[in-house]
Amino acid sequence: MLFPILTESRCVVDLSGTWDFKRDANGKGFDEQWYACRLKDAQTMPVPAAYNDMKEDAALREHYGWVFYQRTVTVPAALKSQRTVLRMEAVTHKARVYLNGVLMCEHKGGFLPFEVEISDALKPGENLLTIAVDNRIDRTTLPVGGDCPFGTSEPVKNQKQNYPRFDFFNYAGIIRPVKLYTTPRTYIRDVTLVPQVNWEEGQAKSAVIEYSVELSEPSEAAAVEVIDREGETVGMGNGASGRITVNDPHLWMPGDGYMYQARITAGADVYVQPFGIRTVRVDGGRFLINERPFYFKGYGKHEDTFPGGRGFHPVMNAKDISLMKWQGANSFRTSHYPYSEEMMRLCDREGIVVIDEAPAVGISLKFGGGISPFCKDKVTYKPFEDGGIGTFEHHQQVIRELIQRDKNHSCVVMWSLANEPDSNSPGAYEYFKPLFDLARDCDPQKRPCTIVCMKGAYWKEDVTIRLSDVICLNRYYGWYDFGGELETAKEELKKEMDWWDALGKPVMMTEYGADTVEGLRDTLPVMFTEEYQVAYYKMNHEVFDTLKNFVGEQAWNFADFATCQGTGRVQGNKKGIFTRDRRPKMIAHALRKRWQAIPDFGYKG
Ligand code: GCB
Repeated sequence: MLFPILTESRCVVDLSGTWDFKRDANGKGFDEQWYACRLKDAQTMPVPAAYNDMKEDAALREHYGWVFYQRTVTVPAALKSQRTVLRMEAVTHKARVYLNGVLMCEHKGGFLPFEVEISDALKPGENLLTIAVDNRIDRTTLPVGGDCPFGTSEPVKNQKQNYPRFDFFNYAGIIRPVKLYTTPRTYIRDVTLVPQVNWEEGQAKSAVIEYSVELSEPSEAAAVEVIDREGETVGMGNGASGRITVNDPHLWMPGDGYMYQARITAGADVYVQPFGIRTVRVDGGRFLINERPFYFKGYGKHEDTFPGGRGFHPVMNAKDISLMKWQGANSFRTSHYPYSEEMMRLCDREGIVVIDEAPAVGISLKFGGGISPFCKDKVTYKPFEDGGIGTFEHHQQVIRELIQRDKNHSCVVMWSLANEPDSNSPGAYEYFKPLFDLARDCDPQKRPCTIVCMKGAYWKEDVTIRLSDVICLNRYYGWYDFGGELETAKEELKKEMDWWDALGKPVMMTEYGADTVEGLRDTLPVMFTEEYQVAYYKMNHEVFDTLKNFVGEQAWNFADFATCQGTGRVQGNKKGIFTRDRRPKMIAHALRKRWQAIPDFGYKG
């Protein structure tokens, strides 16, 4: 699905702003047809933003069910001659969209865009747009929700509640922009670009861009012009698919986000797709970008700010990338869901390397209920059988939608199909193998694929060993394991990492970290102090630097973030290198020193 842009044939109207809003406290909104006329007793609500922290109202923060957003939309008469589309970039987690009281579309999945043509439904003059939003999560949604409070296995009866099976606050609402855009009646539906590079003695002599353009009228003639950053045309292609040669290409590199533009013309329609020229592949234990061994330095992140929660925040996105560069980082993972399209476009331009993650977190009944150390005997633990996890079909859908959305981004170098699923229990291979096949099939650039795996008792049986191109590990030796005992933690970490290192695949740490309350200081490094966080990372790095096939370190987390309440969370998860409002903790300076000394390429030879 193309990102909506202005061109000489297309118009975009951003419907961001203050909408009417009503919480459906008693679940009567649909019966009473709230979507059919103006909402009674509505509050105001900003769009885009998560609604949870926008009012001083505990019932709204913890709301579990539907809410209704509404606004009027009046379009200039001139637009009526065009095909008109309503596009929602992300509605968390389920949406029903009504125009003038008529259901236009529904969508499941809170972090990927969807759209609907409304040319015929749109009236001259004022139209009433209503978007109903459901934040409920269960064993069939991604991310996965539960019927048990965190850390327990017993469903709570007669009390539906927000029980995420994941460690971030279940922010909800219209979290990214809603846009109305137009195209001519026959139009460009999609564009796929696959750059290949011809190397000569390590230099890029030329590149071939394989392209294909999908048109609403396949008979329409199409042409593609490749334009460099200076505005010069450097290649041309005729027809809906073909190959365009670019001589002496300027490659897209970490830290040098050089982007070309593919300007596509088909009949009356024009669309411009930015793209970079770079290659990615795994070779033995190395991760190659442009044929050079890359070392990931960075973080797992969240889209999380105050008070908009997971709401689109372009200003903070820009600041975050500046902080990454200040720190000598070159990459991050979009833990634990796809981030906004604007952020992906920014990473392209800024040369930030991204591991792009599907919203598949919580595919484990071990985490947050279902099984706990206190009730093993009571539970038959078969996560992938009936009564277990029912996410498979939705998982296929989000992989398709994610790769479709992000396939042309140069910043994306790997797909993460899930975070910490139950990847070492019976049925895991049967669940994940078809998903890896699907992702590999969907991606025209054939990027590496992975699942990010947690430390289970049986990690040696983890399916990631057979399926992932890069072994991505979340390990908390020195925090959840051997917290406060850094020497023992170091020995245990080393033991495990040596085992992974010997497999011969690239291995990286996608999460490691320690909760640290800003300003909590001590002469000795005790847990939760800034000193402990520094000592914790130092210990981990001493181990990482002994490993051969180790291709990167991504700290958990870039910044402190909101979670649901629990004894292990001090007004949220405090493992940030930065605070939630992006002030550096002591560790930020220590990491900066380390990462500035580690080159992007060739660190491990
Ligand atoms: C993990 C999860 C992440 C949590 C983190 C933690 O393994 O992947 O979502 O926030 O641990 O801090 O516990």
